[in-house]
Amino acid sequence: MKKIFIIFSGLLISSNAFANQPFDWQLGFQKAASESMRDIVAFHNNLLLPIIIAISVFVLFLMLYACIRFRASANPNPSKRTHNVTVEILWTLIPCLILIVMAVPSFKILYKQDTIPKADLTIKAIGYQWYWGYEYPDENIIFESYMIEDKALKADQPRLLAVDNEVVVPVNKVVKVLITANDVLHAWALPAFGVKRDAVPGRINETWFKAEKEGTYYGQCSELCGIKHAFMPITVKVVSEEEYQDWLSEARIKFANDEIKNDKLKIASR
Ligand SMILES: [Cu+2]
Repeated sequence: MKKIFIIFSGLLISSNAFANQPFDWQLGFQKAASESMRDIVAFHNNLLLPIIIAISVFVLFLMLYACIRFRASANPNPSKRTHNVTVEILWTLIPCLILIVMAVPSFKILYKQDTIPKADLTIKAIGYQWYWGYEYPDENIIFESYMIEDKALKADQPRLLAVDNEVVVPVNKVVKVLITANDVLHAWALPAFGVKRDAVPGRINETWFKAEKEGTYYGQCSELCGIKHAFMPITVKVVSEEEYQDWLSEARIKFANDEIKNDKLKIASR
């Protein structure tokens, strides 16, 4: 009993303490940190869950009713009926209507996510077997982001989620993310922002997010990409505008992208 109490109190407390990453005994979504994710959570909690619960309760009721009302002792001569037009029309129409009721708000959310507002900054995420590469095309920044091995983890770093070089973005700014891959299919996913896009070699997918709260957010590659698929996490650090500018001035030197510079020179000299 005590153990159950600890688990449940842990559920309530830890959901606040670790809002940006999965936690032990988690049920449901991570806490939303963007409007997109709030839309998704509201859609799930306010529409999908009630529908799922209502259907489950209704089917359970039908099963119990049939078990009791038509049991052999109460109903020794079972009906031989095989068709009932009214019932057949109803059990086709009602699920259709339920699907339409679900589809309308779902499309609304999808289209809203698909329309990228004017971006304040653009980052490019490139999936490799098995790590992520990032570029800030407007800042001439390029770096690679590897998972930190268990033995090198610091106290505040979650296992299998922390990386050596984090993506840093300013809070409350529209970040456009260009996503591609170098070898096989990967997917760039960040649950707290409601973002998940396939990374396809030879093709650039786009998505966006506007993080509403500072903090460190964790995601993972979400397309089975090979033996180390589970070991190419995504870490995004959301910071204030000043901190972002500080990081930029450092990163412009530390992660300067000579390759692009050379390519640009090559193109210019043609
Ligand atoms: Cu991958």
